[in-house]
Amino acid sequence: MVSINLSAQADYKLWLQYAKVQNTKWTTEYQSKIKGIFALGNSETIQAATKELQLGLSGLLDTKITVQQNIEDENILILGSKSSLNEETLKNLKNELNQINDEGYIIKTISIKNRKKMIIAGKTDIGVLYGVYNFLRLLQTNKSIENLKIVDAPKINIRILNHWDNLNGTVERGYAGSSLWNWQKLPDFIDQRYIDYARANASIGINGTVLNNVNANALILTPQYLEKVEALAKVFRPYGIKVYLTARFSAPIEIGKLKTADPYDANVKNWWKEKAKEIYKRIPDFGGFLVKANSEGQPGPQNYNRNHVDGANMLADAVAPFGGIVMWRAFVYSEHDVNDRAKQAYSEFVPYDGQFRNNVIVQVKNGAIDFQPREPFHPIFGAMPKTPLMMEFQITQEYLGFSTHLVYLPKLYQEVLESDTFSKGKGSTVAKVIDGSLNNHKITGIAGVANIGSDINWTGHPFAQANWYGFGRLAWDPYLDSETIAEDWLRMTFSNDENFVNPVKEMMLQSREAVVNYMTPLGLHHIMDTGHHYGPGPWVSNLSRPEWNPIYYHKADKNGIGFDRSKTGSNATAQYAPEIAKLFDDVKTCPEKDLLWFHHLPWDYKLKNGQPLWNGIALKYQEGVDEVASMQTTWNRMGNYVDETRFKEVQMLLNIQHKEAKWWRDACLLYFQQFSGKELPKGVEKPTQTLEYFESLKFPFAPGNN
Ligand code: GCV
Repeated sequence: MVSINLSAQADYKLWLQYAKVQNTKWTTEYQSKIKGIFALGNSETIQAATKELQLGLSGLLDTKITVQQNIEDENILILGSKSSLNEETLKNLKNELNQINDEGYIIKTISIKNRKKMIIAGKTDIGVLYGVYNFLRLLQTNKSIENLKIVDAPKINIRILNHWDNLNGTVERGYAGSSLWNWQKLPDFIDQRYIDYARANASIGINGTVLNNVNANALILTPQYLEKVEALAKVFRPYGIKVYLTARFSAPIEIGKLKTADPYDANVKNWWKEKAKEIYKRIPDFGGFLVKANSEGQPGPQNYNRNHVDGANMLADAVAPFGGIVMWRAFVYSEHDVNDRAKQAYSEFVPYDGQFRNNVIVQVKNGAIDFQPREPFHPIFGAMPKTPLMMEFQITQEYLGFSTHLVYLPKLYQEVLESDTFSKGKGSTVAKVIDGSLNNHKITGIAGVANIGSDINWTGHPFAQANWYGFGRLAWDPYLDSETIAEDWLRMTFSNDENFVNPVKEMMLQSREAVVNYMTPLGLHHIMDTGHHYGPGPWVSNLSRPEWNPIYYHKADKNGIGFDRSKTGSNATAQYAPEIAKLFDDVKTCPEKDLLWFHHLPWDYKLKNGQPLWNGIALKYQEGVDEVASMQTTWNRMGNYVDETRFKEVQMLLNIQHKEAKWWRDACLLYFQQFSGKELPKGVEKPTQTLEYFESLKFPFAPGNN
């Protein structure tokens, strides 16, 4: 039988489903309080806000909500910003307006001439748009709108996606199809996706996007492409999203016909100044540049015996007259440095603290290696108080099962944000570093490497949408709880039924620990197969650079396993504040989740639960597999709450995840067993394949590795 696939559309709508409210209690309340919309002002942003509100309300309430002409009516929803609100209303909102910044919003029930109305207000129109999305969220998640008084504003200024999209349409580490940007059809063809992308981002407060890969191509800075970038910027502007580009450091040579890109060269400086002028002429609100320099083969100032400060400041001077910024990445490690890779970024950057221009922000990955299922927080966060530091999280799942594994990443983000750097005593959390409150910085930022592509459902896995969503929510407020975010997302995306929300939320919350367990338990890291990073490859040892080989990271031998980063080893622990260094240094106080990150321990080392290390590792791998099995059990009971297509998609993906979790367990345990020489403990399933079989598997066309 042929059936019409309506749920493909459901996938596309992300968390902006606006499905009819099922519970009549809420429908009654909402319908009685919302009789129409009255919008003050006529900017494109106010128009977008009004349209979204109409779209959302007509879906949620299953009735047409009109834009009123008469503000006097009762139960009208008023939208307006400071410039358009009348004096009486401004007086009414004075206290709240004083509490918010330019992007904040107020949702308040007020009385005008004894008539109750709700007002969604901001200092600016963009604040109103954010307010609208949050108002809709109240209804989407079945919250009361009785006597509302919500005052909310983002805690971080730059909340940005980094697209690792190439000009040829491929996406580095992208697992959701190809790039969203159709460079060939731009600037004249504006895909509806661009608008829906902007809506989705605005709905969670994301206000910036870097369109192209940090492994950059200079062509993006030529007039031919800038015209296309300008077209995208125009689409995103009403939604408060600024466009940024990556700047290839050697662009003056490649597209500027200069002989050098030396930041001390007057012609080079001038070339960048002129380039900035040209960009701002087209895009007056252009955000600035993101730069990966002298990292993994990318050109940079060190090619000319200059340093990161020289490079970043030159670009910063070029964009400063226009209010632009430079996000300079600290993701560096050198093929000439034999030192522990985890120490290198800190060693290179910390001496520059305080030397960058004030429109430079240094972008630091959450951990010192590279987006592993679990890493201790990056020591740089506690060590550059005079420099604004922004967080770089990865939303795309390069090391976490691509778009096949269900892993709820806000759990990981929260763990990092809550980590205490102790840089100014207890309570100096990473969140306080990046929101600027700890060290008093004005520019603050957080970036997420996007997991978005051309797939109908945007992210490849329906649940990977939650990672995009959760990133945005935490970017707005890095103190939010990942559990609250998961619950909101589930209610908005699928259903408000408690019998669905509660178990599936538990499943999401458990999923991050599950992936740690079946891939890299107890502090193991970077033992994925190399290049594409798909599947296990702890045996890989033949790559030219030592730190590209998994054996560099696990250091398993007959004496034990783990990377000694304590003071008896690489002393990476010394890069943390003394309180933390001490904790990590001592094997007795080091959290077990980070044990093998910091210590090389004998196979019979006794864990806290009394098990010898070998048994502990094996049991963790098994636990990971079992957790995926329990996720399957949970999901299999959810058929009644979800449309058939999404239900089946997730079911099939969980089946693959289970299969791959077993693959990870068996391959890693067989490999490590060669060194431990011990039997698998009771409770761990016996592998059905040999180590040789696992080692023979090759994936030349694994996605994302272009
Ligand atoms: C964009 C890792 C990834 C690379 C990525 C790099 C980076 O090494 O594997 O694909 O390059 O990080 O963040 O620059």
